[in-house]
Amino acid sequence: MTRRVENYKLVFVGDSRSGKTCLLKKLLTGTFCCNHAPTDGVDVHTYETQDGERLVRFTVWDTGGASDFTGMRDGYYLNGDLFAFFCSRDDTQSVSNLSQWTRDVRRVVGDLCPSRCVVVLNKKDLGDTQASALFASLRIKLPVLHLSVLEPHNDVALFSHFVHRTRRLSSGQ
Ligand SMILES: Nc1nc2c(ncn2[C@@H]2O[C@H](COP(=O)(O)OP(=O)(O)O)[C@@H](O)[C@H]2O)c(=O)[nH]1
Ligand SMILES: [Mg+2]
Repeated sequence: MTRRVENYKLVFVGDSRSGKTCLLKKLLTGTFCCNHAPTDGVDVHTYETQDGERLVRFTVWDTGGASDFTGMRDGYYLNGDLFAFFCSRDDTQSVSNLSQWTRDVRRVVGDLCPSRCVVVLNKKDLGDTQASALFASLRIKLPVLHLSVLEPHNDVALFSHFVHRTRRLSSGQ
């Protein structure tokens, strides 16, 4: 059925403890693991999914979120096709840092195209919080997903979003 394979480098960016690694592990293993060490540097994993005649292969760069915005990360962002910016409902700082993360990536890859980026507000299971109120007050110009890694299919939802978006990219629209 596969007629063509498409490869995308997808970079997970955002503050530490916003759920980047949990989401990826849930997707790859099917289980939510609540206790693991902070990501050191970057972990790279592959996830493939069939979309009609396309086999969409994501190489996911799950970056550590240690709070420096120095040029150390440039190599992770370089040649990134897609970016997911994470923040979470239990951490106001992770929301206020969003603009800095987007600026950091923009400095390396140029303007952020809304088809290639998404902002994830994670931990929807926690309901309304100070961080979600702050998030609601922001004027975010990129698509937004409200997710909880604890809830079924939310990990897949992020990738479905990009599968859908890359349909347009691959047809040149
Ligand atoms: N309540 C809740 N906790 C979450 C969720 N996703 C991740 N966590 C917790 O957030 C913490 C940090 O997750 P982790 O994936 O290591 O964050 P990372 O530093 O962004 O990779 C862990 O203790 C997880 O158990 C979620 O959707 N809901
Ligand atoms: Mg991590």
